[in-house]
Amino acid sequence: MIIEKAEVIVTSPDRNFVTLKLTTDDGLTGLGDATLNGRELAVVSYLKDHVAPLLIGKDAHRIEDTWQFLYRSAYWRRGPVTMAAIAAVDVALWDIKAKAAGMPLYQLLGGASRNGILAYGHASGRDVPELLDSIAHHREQGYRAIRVQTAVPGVKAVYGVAAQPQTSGKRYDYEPAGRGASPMEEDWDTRAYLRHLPGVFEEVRGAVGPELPLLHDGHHRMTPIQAAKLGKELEPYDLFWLEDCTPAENQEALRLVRQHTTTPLAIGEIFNTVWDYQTLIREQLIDYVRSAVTHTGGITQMKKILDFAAQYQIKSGIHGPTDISPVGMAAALHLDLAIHNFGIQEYMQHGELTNRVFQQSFTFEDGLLHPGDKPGIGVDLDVDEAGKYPYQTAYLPYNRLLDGTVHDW
Ligand code: EZ4
Ligand code: CO
Repeated sequence: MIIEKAEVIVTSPDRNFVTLKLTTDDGLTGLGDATLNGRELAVVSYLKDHVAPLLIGKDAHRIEDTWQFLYRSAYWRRGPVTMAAIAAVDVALWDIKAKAAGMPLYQLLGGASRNGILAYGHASGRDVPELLDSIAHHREQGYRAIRVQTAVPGVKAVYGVAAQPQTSGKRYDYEPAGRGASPMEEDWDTRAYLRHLPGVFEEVRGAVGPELPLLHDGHHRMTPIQAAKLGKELEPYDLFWLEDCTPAENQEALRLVRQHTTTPLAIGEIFNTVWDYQTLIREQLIDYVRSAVTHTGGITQMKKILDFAAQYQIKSGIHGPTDISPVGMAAALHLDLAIHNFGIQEYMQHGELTNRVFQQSFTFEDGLLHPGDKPGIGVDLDVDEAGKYPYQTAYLPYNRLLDGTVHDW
């Protein structure tokens, strides 16, 4: 099983996706997602110019060795571009190995530890009635856990809040990356947010009752003491988790937050390796690991992080926004099904054009995802369809405070 071909496919059906396709001399193909929202072409170059030539002629079965080779031989290790590129190779090789074995990937990871994968969807509203409609719409679709994001009075555009009402029949389509030559500027006021949010959760919890798991994403915007205050104030509403309450690069910040609140904490969607979690896991400062398979070195590195986390009763909460392609989602689902310390899986739904490019065998029924039982990861890419949607420049937005200071977005 020698790697004969390594192609990088860029397509922009509803948004930009980067996919690595490996082909072996026995004619097996494997796919890996390498999409890094807003910086896609950096990973394309990393793969095309620096990785693909090194893969040709290598044994496709040697996944661990290839991972270590790519990680260590670059010398310049870690970082989102490098780790997304390595992830794409890793997932493509797992796809090939599972196809060679004639099994869905989760069987190679130890087999199913559960029947289905609890997923959470994204509800949002510009006011409470719109938010309650959005929650009701998600429950109609089967979601058994829901992330709640709300607009803040006085702030024009807030992360996670769709500009259109989320009425029945329409899929949730909040997509932060805007196509265009430069990033959109948004405004932010942390004090206004902190004043507003607990009241919204009071109303939502009152309306949905005690059972439904509710989540919230702070998107890196608070200082440690602000996050501690929010965590404490949200305790009566029994959150499943508070995500990214402080900027993710400072692991020590979570120590302070943890001292003040029992609201469960989740972090890690911008992390790339186990090293980003070292303090957080060892000191039990978080409850959920938020990394994406796509941005964290693939199945091989994620399995190591989650096994480390398991020793401390820390669970998975794998990142699954629409900027993770169906290939990256499928890889996550195989891991979710196999590991013991599964927590929850984020699941925004891809748009119609994306689903035409990527044929998927994973399912979503009664709020539970399943990767399906096709050999490999279970996703095919229609190259002709992909070719209809050329890359379009797109950027994530960024934030300024009322006085013009750039703030974490
Ligand atoms: O903003 O993936 O929990 N989910 C998130 C995402 C991120 C995007 C950035 O590309 O925070 O919506
Ligand atoms: Co997030």
